[in-house]
Amino acid sequence: MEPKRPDVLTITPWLAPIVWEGTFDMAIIKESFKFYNGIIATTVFAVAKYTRYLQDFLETAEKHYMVGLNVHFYVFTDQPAAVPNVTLAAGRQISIIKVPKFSRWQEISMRRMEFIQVAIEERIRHEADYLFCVDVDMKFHSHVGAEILGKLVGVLNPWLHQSARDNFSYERRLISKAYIPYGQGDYYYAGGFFGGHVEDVYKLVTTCRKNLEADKLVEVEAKWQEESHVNRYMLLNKPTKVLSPEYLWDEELGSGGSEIKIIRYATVRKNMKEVRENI
Ligand code: 48C
Repeated sequence: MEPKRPDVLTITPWLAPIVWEGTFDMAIIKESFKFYNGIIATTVFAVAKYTRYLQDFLETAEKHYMVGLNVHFYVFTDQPAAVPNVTLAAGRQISIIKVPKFSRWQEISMRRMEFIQVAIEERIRHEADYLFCVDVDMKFHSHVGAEILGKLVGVLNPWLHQSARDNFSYERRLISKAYIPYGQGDYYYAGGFFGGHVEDVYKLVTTCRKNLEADKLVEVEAKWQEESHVNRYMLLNKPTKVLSPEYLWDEELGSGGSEIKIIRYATVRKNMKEVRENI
């Protein structure tokens, strides 16, 4: 049988699948999860001006994200009243968790690890099997489903998925806990979408939180904030499944090369200066 995607890498050196269109059969996956009624928790932060993305995020998630499965969205925001009333299908629910707004957008982004850790301790580990942590300034454009479920799941950052390893934007300063030297590294993972079994995600967020706080103590902020720390973590704790850039696209990249057959979840174009506080 011909490999369906001879044009891309579909397995990692440590034998984790890399999920591209054409590497899985949606009908077979759907069938195999027909009786699965576990909960897939999904955290999303909408702080300060980013609350404006919630409506489209939630509405497109209802159309494309884990359709037919039980999803518990945890929306972390400083403005609970700004969370739109989106009708959810059966088996899907939203919980709002109030978090403070920080003055720098980098701080808002980095502190997600801490807030996710607490949510896992207080709620998520008592109810869900899986947890995915995603960015909010995004829209779903097509199917994202049970094919992404696994023990620890990373997503290839669309900007660097064809770059040579030494061109990855890893943190290169030895003083940071996110440090990855030249000559090391597997892939460049995105900070805007990761997940897996709740307890595996718990280890990731607690480790990243600890390392972010250690960096702060020596007044260092990694090159791409928590994304740098996720990359360090996944170098040492290899993901058991890797998602292609179909699963986290940036429309600044246009429609991508021939290897991009479908865009499933993508950033919303925005004026970063306007939407991010205190750039
Ligand atoms: O909710 C906010 N508010 C902010 O002012 C800055 C970031 N964030 C959260 O952090 C959003 O959930 C963003 O999606 C995430 C950081 N990711 C981004 O800003 C782009 N997706 C890279």
